[in-house]
Amino acid sequence: MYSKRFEKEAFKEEVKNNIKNLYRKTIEEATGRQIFQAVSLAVKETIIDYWLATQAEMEKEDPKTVYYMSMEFLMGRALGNNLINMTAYKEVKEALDEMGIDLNAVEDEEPDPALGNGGLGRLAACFLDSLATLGYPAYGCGIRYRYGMFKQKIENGYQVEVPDNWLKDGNPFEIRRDEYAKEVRFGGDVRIEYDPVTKRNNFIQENYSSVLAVPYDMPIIGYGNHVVNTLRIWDAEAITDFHLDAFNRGDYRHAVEQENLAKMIVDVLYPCDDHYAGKELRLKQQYFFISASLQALLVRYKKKHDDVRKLHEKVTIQMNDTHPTLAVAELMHLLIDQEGLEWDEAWDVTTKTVAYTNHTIMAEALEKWPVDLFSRLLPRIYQIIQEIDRRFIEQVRSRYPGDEGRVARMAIIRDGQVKMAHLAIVAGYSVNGVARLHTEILKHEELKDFYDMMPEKFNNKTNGITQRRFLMHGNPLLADWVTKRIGDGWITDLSQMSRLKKYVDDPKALAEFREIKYQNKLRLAEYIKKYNGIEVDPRSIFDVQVKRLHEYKRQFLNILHVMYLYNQIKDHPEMYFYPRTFIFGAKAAAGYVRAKETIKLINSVADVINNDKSINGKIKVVFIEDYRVSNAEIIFAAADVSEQISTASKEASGTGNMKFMLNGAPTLGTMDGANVEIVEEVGIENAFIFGLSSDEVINFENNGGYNPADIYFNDWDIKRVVDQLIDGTYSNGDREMYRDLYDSLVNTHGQERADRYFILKDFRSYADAQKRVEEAYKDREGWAKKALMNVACCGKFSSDRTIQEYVDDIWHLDHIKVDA
Ligand code: CJB
Repeated sequence: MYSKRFEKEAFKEEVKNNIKNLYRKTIEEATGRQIFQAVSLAVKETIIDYWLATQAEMEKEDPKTVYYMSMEFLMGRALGNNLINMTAYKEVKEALDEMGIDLNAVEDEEPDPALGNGGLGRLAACFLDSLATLGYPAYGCGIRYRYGMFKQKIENGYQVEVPDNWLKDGNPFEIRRDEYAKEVRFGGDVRIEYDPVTKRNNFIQENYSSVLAVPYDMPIIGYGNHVVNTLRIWDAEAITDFHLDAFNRGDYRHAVEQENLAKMIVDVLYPCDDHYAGKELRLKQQYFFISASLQALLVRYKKKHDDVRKLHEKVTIQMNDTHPTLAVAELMHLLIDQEGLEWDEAWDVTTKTVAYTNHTIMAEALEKWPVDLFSRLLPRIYQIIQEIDRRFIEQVRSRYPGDEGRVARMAIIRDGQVKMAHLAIVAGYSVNGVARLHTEILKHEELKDFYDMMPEKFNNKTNGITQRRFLMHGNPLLADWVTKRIGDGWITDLSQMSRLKKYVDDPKALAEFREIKYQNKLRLAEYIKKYNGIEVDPRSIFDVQVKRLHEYKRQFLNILHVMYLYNQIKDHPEMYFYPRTFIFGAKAAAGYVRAKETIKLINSVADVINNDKSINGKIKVVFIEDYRVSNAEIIFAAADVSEQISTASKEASGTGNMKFMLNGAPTLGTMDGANVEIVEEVGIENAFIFGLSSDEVINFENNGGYNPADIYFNDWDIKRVVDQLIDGTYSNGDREMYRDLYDSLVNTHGQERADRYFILKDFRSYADAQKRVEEAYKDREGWAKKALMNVACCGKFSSDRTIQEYVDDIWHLDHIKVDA
């Protein structure tokens, strides 16, 4: 264990020296940020030894390795998590205490690296944690965006996006690896040249622009096992020799273009989640990191192996959604044009190496690139995709003669567009969804044609989350209590949580458990007071919905229900009502108008309700600014109710739902995504389920038959709430402010159906479920039992389980062992 080798005095000395050498200061003079840097560098010292040891082991054993390709890694802060996984958290805390430094405050100085939007990016981060913890060799490959997810400010109730310069003071954990830099080429033309010796055509890209991809490596530490994997994120620079040359040739414009390309390419993460914007720069980003990662991967492989035809024996590439699908064509390009393989040989290797994970069925998220843009930017890659498509269509035709409709539906290139999901499925040796229901919908609805033709590729891998960050780090009180009760095996084997079931009937254990939740609610209440200036009652029900703002996630339903409750309390002040704090946290993509209107609505409702003395604080509404990994940990720990209320069939899995469960908050949700499996584990009596089923939703979508006007005109409570959107109640008399939200419920807009997400349809059943929550919460011990059952039954939702399934069914990796 690291902790055994941890020497307190040496560590303290190191921190002091770092401050002296870096800043010419004493501890007393140093700023918080400087102390954070000094502590992190001291921690990195130890990490490096294990990082080297892991690399040496990989060099020696040559294990099969996964390259997890992702446009997003939503890592969150590293210091605390690294200390936890080094099993040195408590010792370092003690050492710093002795120096008069508070570790929590030091952790708060770390920028929260947000190189991801939401679920997909955070899943990638949890997967890296689990891979290292389980001792599997892995590289995460991504982009070192200068600006990650924006910081959210709320001004006058509106979201304002502020750039997050997370690298301003440097990132103490990263290491720049100039020696692995690679050139990435864009544009130009492809000249075909016949080589009489090899009797092959050579494809030569000319007149291109290029950038230099420079990798930065970050350590990914396994829990207590000394394994340190690598997250490799690529920065872009202008190729200096090249542009000097261009300057000399007088080609000034080209040189400047290349300089600009390098600056632009890694500048910013696209803030669209579950939505494809079709921007050329995004395609450049995708090719940039894929090409660099694959070039580096091949160099590494060839150090030990001389036959690239066997690449798949040592390497597997997982494509996190379609964003990295260019890996298919780039690998073909490198194998054919650089390594000299024949098409069939290259295809054989590629289709045994790449695998694809689908994360959504939302049509607007499907990546389709216009052919003209694509072929201009990536001429050789486009040729390769054309050839893949030509051969694939031949196969479809021979399998389904005469079925041209099917050919049209399945083609990779069609109607002037390149369909990335089709390319990923055709080339991938595995296609997986992220929860059982989602995978079934892929097989039988969205990807039915592909499933019919190649059922063997399809499989499910229900998502998971890491208990190291979301319980050990985020909720130390509960983590310690669990360890006291069942030992610490749960840290690397979450299924052991089931041993907590026996405490469900133990009043003393339940009382302790309840007290921990209360302490965590106090912590969140302080946070809310500090950052929102709102007093909330920690004895009220903390009812929480935190996630990206998206129509299908239905924050709108939640706030409409709050408006409905408020009407009820105003109408019947004498009515029994258990005090509730409705807590929201959500970022909206900068260009997503309706999502931003919803944020404004939540804040407006909060203003009206929180300032209405007549309701005696029975309802409070809080919108937490800048929801991100670091405050998420505090929020999950304090939640009583986990709102997972997406329109059934739309949320592929969800992972927030699992984090709430781990922290003892029962789910109030629809039968969507992984909620279905959560209910299966915890029992329906320990959750609050409502709403249309996914079959019902899909049936309405396909066959019609739902008219929200029927509800609007027949349910007076609902009509009243909906009308309040346009009667000025929440907009100081402005009847237009929420007109678009109102219209979205009751009026058809062009192609868009009214109430596309079935908010009015599910409203009553949601309100009933909320009533059941209130009833259940009144029984304090009964509630604690439900909450504890959620903790006890969360074992399945560890990303350790998910990763083990990927390894067993898809990747077939070798283990590594690193001795201390
Ligand atoms: N997801 O976060 C994203 N971004 C996308 O572009 C598409 C999907 C989410 O991925 C998560 C991880 O698999 C899922 O849990 C979530 O349901 C899905 O919306």
